[in-house]
Amino acid sequence: MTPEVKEADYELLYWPLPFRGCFVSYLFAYRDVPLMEITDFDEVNEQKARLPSEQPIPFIGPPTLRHRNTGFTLNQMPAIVTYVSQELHLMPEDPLDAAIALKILMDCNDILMELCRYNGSIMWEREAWIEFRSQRFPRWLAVLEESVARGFFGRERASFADIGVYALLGNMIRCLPELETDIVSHAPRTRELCTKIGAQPSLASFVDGHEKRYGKLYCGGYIEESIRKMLEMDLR
Ligand SMILES: N[C@@H](CCC(=O)N[C@@H](CS)C(=O)NCC(=O)O)C(=O)O
Repeated sequence: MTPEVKEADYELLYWPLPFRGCFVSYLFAYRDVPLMEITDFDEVNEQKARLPSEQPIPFIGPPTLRHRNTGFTLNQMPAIVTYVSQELHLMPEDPLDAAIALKILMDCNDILMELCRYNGSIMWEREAWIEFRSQRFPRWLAVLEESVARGFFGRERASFADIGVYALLGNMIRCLPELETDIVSHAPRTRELCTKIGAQPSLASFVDGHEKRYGKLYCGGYIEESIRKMLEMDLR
């Protein structure tokens, strides 16, 4: 008898790379719940370029998530994550814990913005990169490390904050392995937690699929080239 293949209730529209979209897709993968990923570049571009009045939800940048039966659509990664976390049982029950989990997720989103210089609006220059890698990035990592020490994430029952930290650092280490030493030095417990989350079988196999499809592609475009150039120069 063929095993029953469950249809996905939701579709995620995002560029053909994991980057910010994986904050959403990893939640589904962690719970082994199907998700349809729409990653065709032209399709994403077409939806993004529509007039706000003609978009299912007015938005500037993906990811967007759409419920396939009702058409309900949402953008802004933290809004999507908190919405689906109710259904996926990844939302902390206590409202204070939920607020703190959202704070962690938004810290992760800020780190992405800083690393990719507001979606590549400017490229890295040497001086700014050195400041980032020696000051800002360690400080962000220390913020995450203090947060795990305070139990904001890394508790026995995983929440969307744990998956968010893994989406940030797990994907960063996978694609930009040069940064792993920074993470291990400044956030060792957080790094250990990422290893634990990433070992969850359905998530691990989903990440393997991304690796096969996209290799080490990180944020794409000129800004990825710029980050890689800085990392290479750091080695000299
Ligand atoms: N605050 C938004 C940021 C969305 C965003 O910047 N998306 C990027 C891809 S990661 C994009 O394609 N932006 C296109 C643009 O800003 O024009 C979120 O968290 O979802």
